[in-house]
Amino acid sequence: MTPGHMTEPPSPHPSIPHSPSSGFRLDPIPVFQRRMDGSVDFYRNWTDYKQGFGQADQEFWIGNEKLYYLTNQELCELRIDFVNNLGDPYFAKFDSFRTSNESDQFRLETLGNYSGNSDDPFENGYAMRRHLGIGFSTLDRDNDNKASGHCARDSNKGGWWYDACASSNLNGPYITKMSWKNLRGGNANIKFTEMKVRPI
Ligand SMILES: [Ca+2]
Repeated sequence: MTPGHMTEPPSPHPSIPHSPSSGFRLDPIPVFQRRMDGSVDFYRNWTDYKQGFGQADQEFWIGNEKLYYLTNQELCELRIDFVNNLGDPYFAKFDSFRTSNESDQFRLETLGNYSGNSDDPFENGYAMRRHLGIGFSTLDRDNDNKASGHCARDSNKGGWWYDACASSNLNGPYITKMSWKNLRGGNANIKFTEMKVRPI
């Protein structure tokens, strides 16, 4: 697979106030997910999550094919910034991050050690780590670990690396199901997220 076979990624706006993305060498595409106002529906099928959707300077998912490409060129870290419904900012960083290709269900393949202010340090980013090693699921594709259910369709209403089902759900319905387990100050009702990847 080469970049030439992929659709062009969205080019996130460089001046989003919340974004501490200056210094990312991967410009102009450090951000691969953003939620900010609920204007884009994230309850989407496999093809949409594969190819990406939304508006580059607003809400979007960059696409699992592009995410696979981005995270397999160089060793990358993952940074997630989020703001809860009270307006409190948090971040979670993982010192390595990689996803796999479509034939491997865009699995969350690598997730390194956690740092940040979102979680208690001893949990080592469990809200994300729980999903390590699991394939991606969407409303029309069940790759989760729930034998008798379909998390993406039945309960969590988004696209994610669902286990049985989720300790984080940042692609769920805006605010109401956007969650990060044990987030300091409350684990639900997140109103802003950016997920970013950069080479390290
Ligand atoms: Ca299932």
